[in-house]
Amino acid sequence: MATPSPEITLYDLACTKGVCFSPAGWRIRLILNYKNIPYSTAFLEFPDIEPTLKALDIPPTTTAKHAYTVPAIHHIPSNTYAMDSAAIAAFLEATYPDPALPLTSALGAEIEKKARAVVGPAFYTSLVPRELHILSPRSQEYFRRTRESALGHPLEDLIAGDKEEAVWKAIDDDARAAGALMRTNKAQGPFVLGAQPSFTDFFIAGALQNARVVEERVWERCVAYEGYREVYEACERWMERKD
Ligand SMILES: N[C@@H](CCC(=O)N[C@@H](CS)C(=O)NCC(=O)O)C(=O)O
Repeated sequence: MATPSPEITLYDLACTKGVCFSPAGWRIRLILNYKNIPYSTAFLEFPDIEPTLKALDIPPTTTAKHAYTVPAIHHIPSNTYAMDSAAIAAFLEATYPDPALPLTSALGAEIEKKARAVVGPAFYTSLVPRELHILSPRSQEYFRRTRESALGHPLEDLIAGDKEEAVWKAIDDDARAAGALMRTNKAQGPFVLGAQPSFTDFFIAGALQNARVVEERVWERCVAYEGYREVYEACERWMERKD
């Protein structure tokens, strides 16, 4: 069967493995794969994100740390651009409603909030210093410079000595509790809302896939908790296409 021509260009973050690795990029790719929307990917190096998206006349974000971020999309049939994973998800849901993907739910919001607060900092600690190893030299230079100026110390200090273990140990109970919430509807199915996926599942699976590409041990550590593994495995069928 002929491949349908792409309706979406997905601007995503480049790495030396040639696959999608950013958590927000994965969130959107999961939607594209789930809805079976024909797309092509433009992988951008860190220093090229702002100039590329600016040249496309995408309005900058005024409330976040970075004015231009990936993922961003171009919807070719309507010549529409969107940036920021939440805005892109809303656009895709409105434009491609079938199969439906619930974008919000009370349970999903609670899980996302807890996961960001609890697992987010541990991911930051373990993954940011190691992300460097899968970036090109140009992206490494940009990433180190921008992240170290925000942190005020070398990236490697995050995982020096026993700091990393201490961070994970401190979140153990809360990480397990967030995983238990993911199993609230286990009688109906493996997803957060039961039988069908919602954006929260893609938020979880995207973060886990990011960990898996950057440092498999961090992914292993997370999927050892109940909840995370079930959601990840249930989403795996929409993670086969990675580029
Ligand atoms: N709120 C954004 C965050 C995305 C984000 O932080 N993207 C990073 C790459 S993972 C980025 O583009 N950073 C731009 C930079 O560092 O200049 C979303 O969910 O889309």
